[in-house]
Amino acid sequence: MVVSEPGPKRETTSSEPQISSKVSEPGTDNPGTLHRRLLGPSIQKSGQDGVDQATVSEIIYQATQGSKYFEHQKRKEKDLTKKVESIVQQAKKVSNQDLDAAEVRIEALIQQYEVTRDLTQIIVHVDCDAFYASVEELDHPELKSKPFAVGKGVLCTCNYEARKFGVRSAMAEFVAKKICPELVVLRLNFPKYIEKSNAIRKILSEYDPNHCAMTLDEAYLNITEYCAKVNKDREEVVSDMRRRILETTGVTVSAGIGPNSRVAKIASNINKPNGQFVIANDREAVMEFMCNLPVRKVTGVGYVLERQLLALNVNVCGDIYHKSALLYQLFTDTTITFLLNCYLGLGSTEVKPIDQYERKSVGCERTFRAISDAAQMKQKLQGIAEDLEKDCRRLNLAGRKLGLKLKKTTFEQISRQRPMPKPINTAADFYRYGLLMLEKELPITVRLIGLRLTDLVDLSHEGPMKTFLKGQRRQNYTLDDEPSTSINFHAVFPESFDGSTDIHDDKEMGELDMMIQGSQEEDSSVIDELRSSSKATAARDVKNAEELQDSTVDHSMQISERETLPLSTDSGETSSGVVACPICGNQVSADDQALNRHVDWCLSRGAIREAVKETFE
Ligand code: TTP
Ligand code: MG
Repeated sequence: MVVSEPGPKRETTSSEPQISSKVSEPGTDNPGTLHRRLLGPSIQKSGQDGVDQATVSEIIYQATQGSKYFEHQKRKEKDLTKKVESIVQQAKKVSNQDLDAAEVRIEALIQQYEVTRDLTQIIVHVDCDAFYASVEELDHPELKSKPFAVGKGVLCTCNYEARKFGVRSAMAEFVAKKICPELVVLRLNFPKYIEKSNAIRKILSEYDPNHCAMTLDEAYLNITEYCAKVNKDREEVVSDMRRRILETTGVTVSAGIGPNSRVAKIASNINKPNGQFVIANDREAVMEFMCNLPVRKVTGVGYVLERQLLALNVNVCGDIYHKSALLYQLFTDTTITFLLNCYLGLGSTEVKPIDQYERKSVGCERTFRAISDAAQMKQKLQGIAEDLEKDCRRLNLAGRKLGLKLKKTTFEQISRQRPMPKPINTAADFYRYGLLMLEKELPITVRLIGLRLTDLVDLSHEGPMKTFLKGQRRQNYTLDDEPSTSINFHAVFPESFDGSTDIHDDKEMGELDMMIQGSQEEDSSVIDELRSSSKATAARDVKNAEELQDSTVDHSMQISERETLPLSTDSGETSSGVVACPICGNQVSADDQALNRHVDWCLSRGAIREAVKETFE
């Protein structure tokens, strides 16, 4: 079977990879890339085609220069540049013999992945256009033709008028106003967005009762059955669905249609706003679509991986194939699996409600004013261990690996992990093993401590864990000294506060998204076997723990009391049809939809508070 087309043949001789030759920036060792980093992940957002990004990045550079945030970004960029240089050096050392050996393995891998290709399903990804802004526009029609944004301190989103100036999600409000002085900024009103989201989901349910609502404004559907039932073409069905959503809710949505979730997600962004794009259920069509797609457009490729790929002359997904032998020698098994699946345009065809996805980890962390005192840290750790035990008990699980996360006042993050002698689920064990890791880092000044349990064991013997929602959706967005159990879940707005959804930038974020789009993990064992004789795996670990983590905000902004989350974190089901919200601990209806709504709301509030708070410190 020929699986390597379209595009030129793979390179099997070592060519000189080059780092992008941009102008050097004074004061940094980064060749012009700090400006790009400062643009943030929302640079990928639609509606910015005519924007002069060089000017925008210069404004951000000047406005943030000297701040803690800026220094942190500068440091990270310097580290990343070193890492990129190192991978380029390692690439130069890969021999033609190694490349020949890798080529054989790559071909075998591709054939194995090809077998998994399913072209029988019609998957749709829908995403509302400028969601919060669109909802606000219904109440403020006078703003329709004016640039406006929604947020506080940090912008959550803006309308397409504002995007023409270079304003976008996750931008600090004061920076956005420098870029677009006439920008109107409205405050957030989550109940309105939740209500609208529910109305949209109700319509989606008619097309796929098992659709997967990822966030308030985004969902995956499988419309195969629906199309057969009404005997209509997929494009017509999606077009009808979008029209109905607009008529019922006043909000425009865009959609991507394709044979799997990965390509559907990419496609939904192509004709934004208020458009749809279809990729035929045909191998050639999918391959062609992926071939010229810039790597950064793929969910899972964030800034860090993009920089490394560009340095190796991998610009579009088609290049993944041309350079696959080299990439095989430089990247981890998981990354190679991921990249090859991207090149092939393979992805998941299974769409199910979000609470049916299996949990991968459970964690708990606390943010507080900076502390250096070991006794105080131990006290925090004890509290975190107790919270984690509560969650483990509620979810009926234990774990074989424990991770410790520390965040320093300099924004630097430290992550340590150790395997446990047996699956653990008690506070005593969490504390004991957590302390062993913590003590190795002393002396240290931290503002966040977290524990995370992975390699989970389901103690309920109920098969796949169906308790995803109850606790799973807690996020890392915390109040001062408030514990929050977090999950490996792509949150309502991952980009603004937790970096891009790059598995290599922040493994936790986006895992569910990646799972829904197509599993990255299960196939890597195949490579392990194939690779057993291969020795040149120079840059095995290209993972960067933290990416574009922080947002700049207007220091004058205050967060209102209304947005303060209750501090209670006790959670657990009660007998009266209510459960405790896994984030705020308040009692809410146990009905999945109602809980979902409430959790989305809590997550959003927490995230915004966190971003604002970080900058005050
Ligand atoms: P998105 O779908 O990413 O953005 P959007 O709907 O505003 O715009 P687009 O037309 O490009 O889809 O996110 C949905 C909502 O989530 C958005 O309206 C506000 C919120 N959000 C944030 O709060 N912060 C962020 O960084 C992003 C990206 C979104
Ligand atoms: Mg959207």
